[in-house]
Amino acid sequence: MQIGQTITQFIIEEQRRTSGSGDFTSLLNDILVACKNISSAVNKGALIGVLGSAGSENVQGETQKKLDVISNDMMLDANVWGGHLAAMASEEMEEVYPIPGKYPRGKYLLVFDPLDGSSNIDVNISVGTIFSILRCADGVTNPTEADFLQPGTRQVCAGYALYGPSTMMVMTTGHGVNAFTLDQNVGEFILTHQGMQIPADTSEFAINASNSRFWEAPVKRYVDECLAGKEGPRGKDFNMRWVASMVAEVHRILTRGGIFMYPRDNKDPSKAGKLRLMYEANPMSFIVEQAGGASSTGRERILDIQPEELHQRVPVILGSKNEVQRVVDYYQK
Ligand code: P6P
Repeated sequence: MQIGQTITQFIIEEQRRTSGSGDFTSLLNDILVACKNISSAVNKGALIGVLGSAGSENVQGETQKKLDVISNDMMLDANVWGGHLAAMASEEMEEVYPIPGKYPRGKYLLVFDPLDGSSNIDVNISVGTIFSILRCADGVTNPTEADFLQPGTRQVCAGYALYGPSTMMVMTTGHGVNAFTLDQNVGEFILTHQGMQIPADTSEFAINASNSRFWEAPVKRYVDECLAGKEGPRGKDFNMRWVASMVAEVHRILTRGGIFMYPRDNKDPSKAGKLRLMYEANPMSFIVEQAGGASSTGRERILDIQPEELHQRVPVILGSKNEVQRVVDYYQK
C-alpha cells in the first residue's frame, strides 16, 4: 500500500527540477529530524517532566520554558555535524553559533525560533518551530552576526513545523508552498497539501486586542471597521482569532485566509514591535508571499528590510493580500 509521497522524495524531485545540490536536501533532512524529536518531546509533555520554566531568561529577557531550551538543543544537535552549515543563530541564543572546528562547515546559515508560542506549552495549545535558511557569502569561513543580516528576499528556504493535533511541516524554496503531515507510525512527513494559496480576501482577523489602546491609528481604524461589521464601512461581519502562537495563526491563514497583525504599538516605544525579523517575520513572510499573500510592517514590505541586528523586532501585518493592502493604504493616508 503506497504511504504517499514523503517529504524527502518531494525535495529530491524538486532538487532535480531546480538542479539544486544534494547538500541542501541533506540539510533539510537534518532539520526534519530535529522537528520530529521536538514533536516527540512536546507530545509527551508532562509525562517526561519537560513542562514549566527552565528558571532562566533568553536574550529577549523572556522566561525560558524547559522545552525552549530542549528544542534549541535538539536543533543544534541535529544540524551541527552534517557539514552543510557554516553557523546557526536562534531566538534562544544571544550570539551566533559557529559550527565547531571538529565538524566540516558548509555553505548555508540556519536561523530559527526553536519553539515559537512556548507560553502556550503548559496549557497544551499548539506551538511550532520556525526556520530560515540563508547562503553564507563565498569566502566567509568564520561567519559573524553581520553575515546573517541579509534581507528576507535572500532566503533559500523558509519553513515551520506545527505541533498541533497533527504535526505538520510547511515550507517553501521559492517554488510555492507545500505542507506535509507527520505519520507518527512511520516517522515520515507525507505530502498532504500541495501548492497552498491564501484567499485574497477574508472575514477573519487576528490581533491581541488587549493592546488596542497602544495601537497606531491605521491599525485602530482597520480593526474598528472590522468590529463595525455589516452596518459599518466594510458591509460585512468579521470573526476574530488570537492563539498567541504565530505558527498556528499563519497556518490557519494559509489554510482558509485571514490577516494577522502584531503591529508597532506605543506600549514600549523603544520596541519596533514584538516579533523578530530574522526568525519569525522573514520566514513567515516568505511563506505567505509564496502562497499569494502579502506581508508588511504597514510602512514597507518585510522581505525588503535590511536587518541591522540579529534579534531586531518589526511590526508584522500579513495574510490575505487585499486586507494587508487596505492596512498599508491606511498607513499611507
Ligand atoms: P502576545 C509567541 O510568544 C509570539 O512570539 C508569537 O508566536 C505570538 O503571535 C505572539 O508572540 C503572542 O504575543 O503578546 O499575545 O503573548
